[in-house]
Amino acid sequence: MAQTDLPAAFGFLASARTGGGRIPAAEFTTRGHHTPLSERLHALTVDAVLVRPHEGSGGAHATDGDTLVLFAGEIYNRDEIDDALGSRGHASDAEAVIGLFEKYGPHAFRLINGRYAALLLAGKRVLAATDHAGSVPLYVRPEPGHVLAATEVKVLAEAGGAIRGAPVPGTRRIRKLPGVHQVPAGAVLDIRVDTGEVTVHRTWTPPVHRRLVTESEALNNVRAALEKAVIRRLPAGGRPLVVLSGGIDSSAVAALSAGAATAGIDTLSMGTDVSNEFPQARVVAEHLESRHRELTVGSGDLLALLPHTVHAAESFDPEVIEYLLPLTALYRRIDGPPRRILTGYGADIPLGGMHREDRLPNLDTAVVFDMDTFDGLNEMSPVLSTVAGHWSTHPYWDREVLELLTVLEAGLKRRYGRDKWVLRAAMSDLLPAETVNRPKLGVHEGSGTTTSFSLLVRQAGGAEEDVPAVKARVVQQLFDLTVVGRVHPDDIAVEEIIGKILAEGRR
Ligand code: IOT
Ligand code: MG
Repeated sequence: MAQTDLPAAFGFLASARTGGGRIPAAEFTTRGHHTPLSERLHALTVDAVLVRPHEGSGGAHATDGDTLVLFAGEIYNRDEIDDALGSRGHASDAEAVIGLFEKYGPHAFRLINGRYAALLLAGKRVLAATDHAGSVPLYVRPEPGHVLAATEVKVLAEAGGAIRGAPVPGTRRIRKLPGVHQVPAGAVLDIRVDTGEVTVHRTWTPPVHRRLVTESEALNNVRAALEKAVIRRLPAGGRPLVVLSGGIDSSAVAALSAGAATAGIDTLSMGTDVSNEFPQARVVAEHLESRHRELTVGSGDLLALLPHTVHAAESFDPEVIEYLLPLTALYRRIDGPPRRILTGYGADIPLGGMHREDRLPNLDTAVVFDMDTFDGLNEMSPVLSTVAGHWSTHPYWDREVLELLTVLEAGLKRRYGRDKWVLRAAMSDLLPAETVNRPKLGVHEGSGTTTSFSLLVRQAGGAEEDVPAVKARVVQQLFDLTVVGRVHPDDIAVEEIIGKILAEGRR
């Protein structure tokens, strides 16, 4: 983990050319200090902007000879890496990547357990790498002689210019942005700058096998792995902030944080005028003696943040946007100095928690599906909170925790009539029984987000059966406007967009 409380950089934009350089203009959603960087390597001119939580320039980039690394985010297995490199010390994560690259070449990225996007430039090549979850989105626009890369696609949209939209097999093209591709989760794009040719290497894939283990082995392993992942994410000195719904996922993270953070923990719960889970969260906060805060957002104010959510996540999956909307509202209202925020996000994916499915074959089908389809949804993007200067991190999607949870046979995930049984049982000594046994409520349900958004569509004249399709169109249009079209989210009225979509539908 980073030595300081926050990563050295939240994001970057970089341009690598075989010819002369120029500093591209860059407007990020991420809030931070912009540090420009220009380097002349042997065969490449690199111009970049790093977006950093603090002033200064250390830590987020490193050079050694003809190799330059830009690094946004953080590494969680620095201890292992430093051991392998024989270099225990205070080097930055960017320097650790250089060290790994010198020893392992592009395979370096297979060794990292982190939350990051990295760009490594060496010779005539640019390597664009994501963590196993693609949790820090990374986009590239390769063309012969010039490669652009950025952690927010809107920054590449802004770069504009006439470009060839050649397909790059194995990557995702971005709607309405020809030539721009998203680096898949757990991948390195190896780009030859002179030709613009791209080769994709996977550095991680979701495990597809399942393990049959005893209850006690499963419990012990889950507890140990989650505890390690939480500890690796705690701030070096200060108090972590845990966003707490009172469900088992975030309560487990809060409990393990409280056990390890010497300075104590802060917890924060949000609700709306329509619905909240405040009593459930309070039970946990009292039990853990956290410094707890409740935040109520009016449902009108919440829905007004739909454009901001799409703009930050750069995603137009309507379900994901409903999950992220309340979190966006929450993060944006955390004032004061930048915080390190731990969430329970993502636990439901390897554990099948969203599916309320009793039959084991169906449960595992759901897990397989969700593990195959998360890539590109950007639901774990740090931009949701860096827009307010805060860094979020998700212990359940730690590489080790995720692998462990995914491979557990379905009967450990649903057992004795309980969903997410293995997690509940692993945490039962640290939390009140009512928290351990409480059934799942999604953030979009607990906050009334889904209901409020549906109501908005119906009040605009939408028929009940059209609600899902209208929502999907709304979210897609918000992407086109805010990400591709660079319209500021404050300047968008969601009701108007719904009205137009319904009018088009009637024609
Ligand atoms: P949910 O599990 O309810 O919430 C995710 C995290 O957001 C919680 O663990 C908690 O840290 C925070 N949170 C939720 N509600 C509140 C609240 N009221 N106040 C403060 N913090 C809160 C959707 C969901 O149900 O979220 N996310 C699922 C599934 C994702 C599906 N994606 C996919 N198939 N690709 C998840 O696993 O987190
Ligand atoms: Mg959850």
